[in-house]
Amino acid sequence: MVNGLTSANLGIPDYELACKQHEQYIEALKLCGLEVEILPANEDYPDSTFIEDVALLTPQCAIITIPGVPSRKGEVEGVIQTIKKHYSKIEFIHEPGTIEPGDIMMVGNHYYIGLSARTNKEGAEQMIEILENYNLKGSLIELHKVLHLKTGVSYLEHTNLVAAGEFVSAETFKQFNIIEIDEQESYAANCIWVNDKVIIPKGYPNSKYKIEKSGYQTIEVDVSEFRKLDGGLSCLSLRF
Ligand code: CIR
Repeated sequence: MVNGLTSANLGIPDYELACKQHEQYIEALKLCGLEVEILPANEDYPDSTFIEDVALLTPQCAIITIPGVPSRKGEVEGVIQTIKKHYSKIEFIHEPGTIEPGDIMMVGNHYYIGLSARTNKEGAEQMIEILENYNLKGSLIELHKVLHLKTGVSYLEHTNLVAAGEFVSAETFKQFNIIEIDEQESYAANCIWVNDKVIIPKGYPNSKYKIEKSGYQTIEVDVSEFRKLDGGLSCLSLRF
């Protein structure tokens, strides 16, 4: 993973520390009551630890994606067999569509899809068509400053939405209770709701305070080494 893609300018990740942080992440998921299946490292693909981007797992079906950068497209092959163990209905995105589920936020049966440098219109439209075949819905949102939609926004259920930067006052999200993340803590906007606990990155005290004030128990996990590769808590697992 030390060779992963990055625009963060935070230096090269410390591999040993990243492994420790990854173990703590797994512990946090277990603390929230999840069973965790750990896939072996795929040494050919440094960004494959960000497994969120290769599939969208809905209650009804799994949708295998096509990541939006050449160096990540081959990651998909390595996870299909594992996904097939859990899903009988598997759908696929086709070229020229590309889509990374870092750009997809699930709110009940509605999926918000960010159009980004990684997710193109073809990919997003194919995704919506598949979702509609399963009685699910999707809508598009243009991104301007972030890598992925969930870099800046996370849904915590109960109509609570954590949002930073361009999403704080976005018209698309005006029906939600916005938990606003300060600019200097914007990395904490990528957090994950799991069984009514919220896993947040360690080191963002204002965000922790605001999320707890909204009624959640939080679990902090230090993911500093993954931040160096533009990745966060949601990217490191496929949760279903
Ligand atoms: C990349 O640039 O693709 C990785 N270094 C980071 C991917 C983060 N994934 C995510 O937000 N879902």
